[in-house]
Amino acid sequence: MNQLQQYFDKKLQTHLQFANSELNLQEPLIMGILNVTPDSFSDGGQFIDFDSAIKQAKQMLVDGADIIDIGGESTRPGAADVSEDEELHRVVPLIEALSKELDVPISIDTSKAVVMYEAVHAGASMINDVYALQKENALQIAAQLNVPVCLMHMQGKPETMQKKIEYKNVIQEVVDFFQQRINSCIESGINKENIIIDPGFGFGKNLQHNIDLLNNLQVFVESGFPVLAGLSRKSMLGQITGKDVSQRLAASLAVAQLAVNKGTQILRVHDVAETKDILRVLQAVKAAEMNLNSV
Ligand code: YH5
Repeated sequence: MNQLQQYFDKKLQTHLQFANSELNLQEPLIMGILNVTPDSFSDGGQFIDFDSAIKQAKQMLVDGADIIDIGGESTRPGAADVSEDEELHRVVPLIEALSKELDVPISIDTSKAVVMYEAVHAGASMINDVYALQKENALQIAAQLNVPVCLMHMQGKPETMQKKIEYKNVIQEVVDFFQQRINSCIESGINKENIIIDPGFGFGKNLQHNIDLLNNLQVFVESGFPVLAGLSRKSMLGQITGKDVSQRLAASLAVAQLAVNKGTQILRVHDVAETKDILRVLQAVKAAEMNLNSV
C-alpha cells in the first residue's frame, strides 16, 4: 500500500531545515494561521490591517506557534481568484516586517510562483501550496528557492471542489497523488528533505472522505515525509457538531489530538494557545508512560 516509503527506508525525518533555524519533528509543531484576505471566512477580514496582523503574529508566537503561515489568497470553498499584484501587495510588506521583528519561520501560503519567489526574498522560509506546485513555474521556483515546501492534496479547484467529489478509494488516491507529485519534485531538483505532505482536509472531500483520511493519517506518516494537517475550524467539524465556524474550537482540539496520536508532525491551526495546551498535556502523559515503561 505504501509506495511513498521508497524514499526514506521507513525512517522518519527528524528535522526540518530552514534558512536560519531548524525545527525538531519529533515533537508536534504548531503552524499558526495568519490570513491577510479581506474576505477570509474564519476571521471575517479582521486581520487585513497591517498593524493588527503584526500583533496577531506576535501573539501566536507567545502562545506557542512554531511556524507562522501567511496567506493572501483565499482558498476556502467557492473563493474567487486573487490577482498576482493584489496577493503580493497583501503579503510582501507583512513578511518583510515580520521576518525583521520575529525569530520564527514564516510560511507563505500561495500557489503562484511569483509570490513564492517574492515572499522568500522578503524573508519567508517555507512554501505552503494547496496546488502542490502544479501551477506554472512553481516546481522550478521552489527548487531554486530550496526551502521546505508543503504539498497539499486537492481534488478539483477551490471554486468548484465541493460540487463533484468522486473517489474509488480516497486513501489510495491521495497516496498516488503524492507519489506523482514527489516524483515531479525530485525530477525538478527539489530536495526530498524539503518535502512535507498534507492530505488536504476539506479540499474536494466529503465528510466520510475527511474521516477516512483522519483515521488513516498513519499511512502518510509512515511514508517518512513529515505530515501537516489542517483541520482547524473546518466545515467537516460544522457538519459533525452543527456549530458555526466561530464555535468550533472544542471540535478542532479533538481532531488535533486525533491527528497527533496518528503521528502528524505539524498542525495548521487558528487557535494556537489552546492547541499548545493539548500538546503539553499529550506530551506530559506520553513522558510519564515512557518513564513507567523504563522501570
Ligand atoms: C490545509 O488544510 N487549508 S485554507 C474553511 C474553514 C476553516 C478553515 C469553513 N490552507 C489548508 O483553513 N494549507 C487552507 O471553515 C491550507 N492545509 C494546508 N497546507 C482553508 C482553511 C479553512 C477553510
